[in-house]
Amino acid sequence: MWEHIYFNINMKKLFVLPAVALALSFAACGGSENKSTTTTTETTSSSETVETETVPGIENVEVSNNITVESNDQMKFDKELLRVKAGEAVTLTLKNVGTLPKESMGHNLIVLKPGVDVATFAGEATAAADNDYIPKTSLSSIAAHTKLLGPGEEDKITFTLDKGVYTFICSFPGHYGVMQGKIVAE
Ligand SMILES: [Cu+2]
Repeated sequence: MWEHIYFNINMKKLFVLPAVALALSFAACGGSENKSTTTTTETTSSSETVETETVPGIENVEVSNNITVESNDQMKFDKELLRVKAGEAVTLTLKNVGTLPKESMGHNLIVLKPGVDVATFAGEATAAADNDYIPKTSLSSIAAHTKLLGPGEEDKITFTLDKGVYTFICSFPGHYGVMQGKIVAE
């Protein structure tokens, strides 16, 4: 009887350990898809893996602390994935290459701190028309931001990020759903 139970426990370990090793090796390669994570959670209920946010496709982006992002009349940023060196100054230039008036198609770029709820922030921003849609009540959620740009305008900002994954948005009302991207600081 006892022997039987002991055998069962050992068998579980035998199955679980290779799965963990496999998952770890995927993680080390910066695993391209979520398959490896799924495997881990299914097979090892006991050991929680420390989850760092993965950003699919970031491995194809070059690290650069000198970035230009364009925004346009199609309500788009031309880049949605940015990769920078943490702890060093980042210079970001936002250009509005559109022709529509600022009142109907203005753009800004706000880098939110990790963990900030984007929808909640965007909601508060909507009420801040008098301040370029930068909500004064949520300044602590902002890592960096440009001003609101009309057609043909640009703004250059400099900021430094700690390691992490940051969401950036345009906070003009109705834009953040499509005008949104990630900055990975590493
Ligand atoms: Cu916009």
